[in-house]
Amino acid sequence: NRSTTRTVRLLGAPLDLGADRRGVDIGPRAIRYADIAAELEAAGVSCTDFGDLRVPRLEQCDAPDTEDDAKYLDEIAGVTDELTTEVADAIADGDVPIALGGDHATAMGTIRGAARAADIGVLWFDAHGDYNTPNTSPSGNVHGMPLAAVTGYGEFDDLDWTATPTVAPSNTVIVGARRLDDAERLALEESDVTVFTMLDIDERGITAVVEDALDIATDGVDGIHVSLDLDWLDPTVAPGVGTPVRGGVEYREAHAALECVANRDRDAGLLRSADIVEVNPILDRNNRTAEVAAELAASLLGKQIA
Ligand code: 6HN
Ligand code: MN
Ligand code: MN
Ligand code: MN
Repeated sequence: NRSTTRTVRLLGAPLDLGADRRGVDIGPRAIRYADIAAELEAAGVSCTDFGDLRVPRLEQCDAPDTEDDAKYLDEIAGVTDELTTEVADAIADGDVPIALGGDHATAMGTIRGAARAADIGVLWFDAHGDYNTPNTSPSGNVHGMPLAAVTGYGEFDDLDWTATPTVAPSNTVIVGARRLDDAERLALEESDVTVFTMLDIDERGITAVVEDALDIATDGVDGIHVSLDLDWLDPTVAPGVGTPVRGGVEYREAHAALECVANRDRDAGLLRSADIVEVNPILDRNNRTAEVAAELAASLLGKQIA
């Protein structure tokens, strides 16, 4: 049991080079305007904000050629290398870093930073698997590849660190998947990554699925990283995302899921880091998706409802 107050360290990652739809780079600011700091303080943690990482503007990068199989990978590698260091520093200082994306390529930095200090498992809440590689990706968008990269699957030319797994596939769990590309689905089947689909959630209920996911992710490791893609939620709840997929989790299910994680964390002190990604204010309505993101962060950090 924890007795001292924890500090969340917010790290803005206004990264939009991994996705096609413009606007996700404004995500960190929108989540701050939704007052994530106040939400977290209401959850009983203190909160510091280290501002935004520097991200090259897309207009200043060389345009990828049409058959580029991993667009802007070099630039993304530069940004996520810096994020790796920031996350590792935060953990070394005893804080819980939360990266505010930005597109989901952000997770290549947060997870690598978290894995520096200890062996971790990963809970990946997403409509998608993000398990494409430069060879399988139908889009060339790197935000569809971070989970493959961190589990050491596939070939990412210049990214030396992908040659070995940053996290064990057997401690990696996707929750809420409902749109996998064909090659991605096959690769996941052959992997030791666990995939819980929306059907699993429908059949068994969100809390049973998340308890199983926690058992798998925490088996034999010291902590977990939580990666929260807002397109995990149904687009009626979180419309401000670049790749919406109908049939996602409801507001209540999302909170219940993160409360399960928080309850386990309260007992065992598992949560090392998180990222909250894919909030796109340009596609949003009245900042609703950023507000949901801020509220979910509070549930993850153990906000008491009663
Ligand atoms: N995300 N599977 C598609 C692709 O382009 O690889 C979509 C990826 C979406 C990524 O939402 O973080
Ligand atoms: Mn994603
Ligand atoms: Mn997604
Ligand atoms: Mn499998």
